Amino acid sequence: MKRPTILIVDDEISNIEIMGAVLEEQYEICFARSGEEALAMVQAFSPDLILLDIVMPGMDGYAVCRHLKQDPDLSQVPVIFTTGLNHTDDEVQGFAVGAVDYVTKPIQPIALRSRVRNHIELKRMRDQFADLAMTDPLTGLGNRRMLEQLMPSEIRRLARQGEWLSFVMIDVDCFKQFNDEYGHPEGDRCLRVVATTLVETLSRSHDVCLRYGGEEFACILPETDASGALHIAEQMRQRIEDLAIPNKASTVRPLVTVSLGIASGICGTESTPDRWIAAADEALYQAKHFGRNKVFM
Ligand code: GH3
Ligand code: MG
Ligand code: MG
Ligand code: MG
Repeated sequence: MKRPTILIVDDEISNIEIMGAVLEEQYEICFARSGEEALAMVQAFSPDLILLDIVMPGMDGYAVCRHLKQDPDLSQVPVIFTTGLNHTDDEVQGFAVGAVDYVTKPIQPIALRSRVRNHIELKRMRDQFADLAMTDPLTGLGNRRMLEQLMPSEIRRLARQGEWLSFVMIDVDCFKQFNDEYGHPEGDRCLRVVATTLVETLSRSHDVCLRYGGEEFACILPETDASGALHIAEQMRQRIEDLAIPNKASTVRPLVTVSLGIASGICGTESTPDRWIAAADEALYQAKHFGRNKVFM
């Protein structure tokens, strides 16, 4: 397992040395000598935990912590203040800006190591819970919670760049008949194969395929224009058909097929996840209405 990384932020090099010495056996250590430097470093790689001095020339530790907590990508990194300020008011302020712990100098090295271990472990468990909560157990894909988490930040990112986004909704055709005919366990197996096939059609690292619910899937395709999305969706449709999984009661043809609806556009600041989902859903409705096993935009 990869060793967790700890960022030590302190304007006094001797403090960094003392803390580094007790932690370097178990952790990767990196350090920053100012708040500004610390913020630049956490952007480049997100550490598993930060030990943060408060009194520093320039930006103080409270300000650094506030910055971190406002950044959705960094707000979950635990911060422990390590400081000479030992008034209760300072400590209360430390927790108010979002720290998980507050340790006063002079540092008790062994106690610091115990606190760090606890907070790293708690963070690991939180991450595990978050992963579980956002993963669909049947297919291993992200679930609707994951979609709700990903879409807003992806839209913000693409809107800043004035970039294209395509969003695809995919629904298995006549799947109720499939379950009725072959049974629920076979239906589950079919959904797994469909999921794998959809994922294998995606090639870019930023493309994401999720299980939206039931027999519905969704794909987020950043930086993909309408013709790119049409190409991918058509490939998906064809590949599922080519699996040639029997569904003899289907009204389309006696195979498992999917219908796909695409929403494509240049992201604007006014776009919301709901609008993208509604637009793709509307196109999917058309695909169903006009015979299924089709792609509509
Ligand atoms: P349409 O072509 O209009 O999409 O028809 P459909 O039968 O696919 O749609 P409908 O919404 O009527 O039925 C969806 C079916 O998908 C019903 C439900 O039992 C099945 N389903 C949803 N989730 C699961 C699952 O996790 N496992 C299995 N086996 N079946 C599921
Ligand atoms: Mg200091
Ligand atoms: Mg459905
Ligand atoms: Mg269906």
